[in-house]
Amino acid sequence: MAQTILDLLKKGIEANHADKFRKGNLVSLPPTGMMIVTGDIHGHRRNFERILTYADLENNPQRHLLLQEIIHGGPENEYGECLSYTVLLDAVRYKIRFPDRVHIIMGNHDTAFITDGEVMKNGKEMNRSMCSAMDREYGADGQQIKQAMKHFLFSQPLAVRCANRIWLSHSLPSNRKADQFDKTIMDRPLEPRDIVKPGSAYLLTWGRNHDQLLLDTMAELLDVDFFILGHQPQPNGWRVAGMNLIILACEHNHGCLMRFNMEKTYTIEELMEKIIQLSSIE
Ligand SMILES: [Mn+2]
Repeated sequence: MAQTILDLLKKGIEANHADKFRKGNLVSLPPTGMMIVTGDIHGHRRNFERILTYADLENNPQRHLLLQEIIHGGPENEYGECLSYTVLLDAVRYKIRFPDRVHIIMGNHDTAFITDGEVMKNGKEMNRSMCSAMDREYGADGQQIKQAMKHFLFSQPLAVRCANRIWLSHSLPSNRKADQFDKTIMDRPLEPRDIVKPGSAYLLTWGRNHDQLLLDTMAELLDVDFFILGHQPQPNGWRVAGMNLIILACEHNHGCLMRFNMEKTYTIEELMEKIIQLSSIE
């Protein structure tokens, strides 16, 4: 059992590095095919299943799927401990099946898990909760499996840049931290110091409340036109949060995904029309 999970995570790490569109920490996709973007999943298994049903990568070889922030939230065991790692393991299985078309990018809950940080959600510290559930399920192998999961999360790319100038990442640096963000992090191997304050992967995954100046500055720096992000909670499943920013969320019943053609360029109004309610998917 434990060996199966360890092998799975090892293959997942290999798949993260084998992604043929990945260079450094950025996945750059060519102007072909369709991108399906999702927001934070936070253990919401039903929505995760809907996303996979919708993506149907097996029968649609031109499609790509972006997943992010899969852990922390959703079902609990009988002791009230967080079982979201089971959704992550299923996402890893999907990544292994389609290593060049499933792109799981790093979120701040991932960096918090790797660094044993605290993440509060509804009054509960999620890392402790998830670790307890893993120890309960895996017993003496829990420690080794948690370590392997950290290595998997650390091996994730930071962002996806589509050829039609749309950028996908968990978030962007906050207004006041933008000048500390070093974009060369995209081109070199990630180091542990990058995911803690004030490292650039930390800034990229934890920033919130971006003003238009920040969005325009980042668009120029990263040479893109639009940002599709997760991270900031969206009760309606999505929100236009700037002239060039749409935020998606997949962690509740109003969750949404977005799909767009990577051969085409879009206006923000056209991108809004590409949003799909997960509840509409069987
Ligand atoms: Mn987040």
